Amino acid sequence: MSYDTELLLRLYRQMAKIRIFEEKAQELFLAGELPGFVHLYVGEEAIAVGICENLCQNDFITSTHRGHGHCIAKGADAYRMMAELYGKRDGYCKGKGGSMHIADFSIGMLGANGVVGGGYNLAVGAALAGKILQQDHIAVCFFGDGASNRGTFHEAMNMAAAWNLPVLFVCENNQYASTTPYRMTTAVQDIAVRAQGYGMPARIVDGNDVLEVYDTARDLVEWIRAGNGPMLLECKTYRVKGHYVGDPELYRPKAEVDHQFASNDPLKRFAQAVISREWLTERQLTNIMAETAELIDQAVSMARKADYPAACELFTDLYAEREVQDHA
Ligand SMILES: Cc1ncc(C[n+]2csc(CCOP(=O)(O)OP(=O)(O)O)c2C)c(N)n1
Repeated sequence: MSYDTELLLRLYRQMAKIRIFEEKAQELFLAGELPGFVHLYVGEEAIAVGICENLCQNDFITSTHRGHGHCIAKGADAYRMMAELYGKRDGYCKGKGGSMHIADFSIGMLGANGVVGGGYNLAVGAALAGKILQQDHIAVCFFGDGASNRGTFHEAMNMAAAWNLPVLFVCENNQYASTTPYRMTTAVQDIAVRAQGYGMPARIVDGNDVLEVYDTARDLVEWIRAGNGPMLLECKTYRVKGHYVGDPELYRPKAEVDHQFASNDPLKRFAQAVISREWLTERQLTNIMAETAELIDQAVSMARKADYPAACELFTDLYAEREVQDHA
């Protein structure tokens, strides 16, 4: 199988953007420049990118507390994201939300979510709205292996299947939920088997292989768009960073993490695959890395200089203003 060169370049550019944004966020947080909490998506880039490359701007996604990668993959602006991390007025939520609350409705990004398992019902709601309004969008719900043990998972899966809604549930099984290994909390080997309980088809992919994720997601998205109802895709991956930046990671051996990062980094694997097949050159990839690093550096220096929201705006934007129509 061969791929369009533009697609391959885009896949790498998007993964590089997530990786460099994240490494910068880690550095800035450890230097004390960013308030709040930061959860990194490093090592899981292939999932968000492989899926979102198959979506249109008007498709919706819901995200998690580890949401920077989903935002970038769906097309969010790196400067506005960085400004949000800094708590600045130019940020996506005018600096009032921080890392875990980045949303951009104009690109269908319904929000990162500090509530584990909080995205399922938003995705099902977005899909239901599309069906009622006869719009052709689909909704993609990203969630973790830990989140799959919440009740909301089962309610959402059941409703989406019973009402034949256009939802792709994407489990990012990175094998840890905070400090707890997957095998200690979950009775089944694969989250994918749970789909069967709701009459829903499911697939499992190597979540660190962006081409495998991309190819599989293309088929599933097409199937869902054709009106066949929801699907579950389980992406097997590994959380190489701590649960949050600053996590002492006492619950797992460092050698396990080092081994995973050395042998299973999605960017390195992609680079090896495309260079050895002569689809792209090393120089093309190096150039993308350099351009992306410059873009993120610019975002940081602009965010540093940006203003904080004014103190008098503390209580604005708490509720969305809109008129209520009387249907009586
Ligand atoms: C409802 C709820 N319960 C607990 C938490 C605390 N918490 C934050 S992240 C997390 C683990 C989530 O694990 P997983 O869904 O596997 O995602 P990962 O962090 O591995 O990406 C927990 C328990 C929370 N934020 N919300």
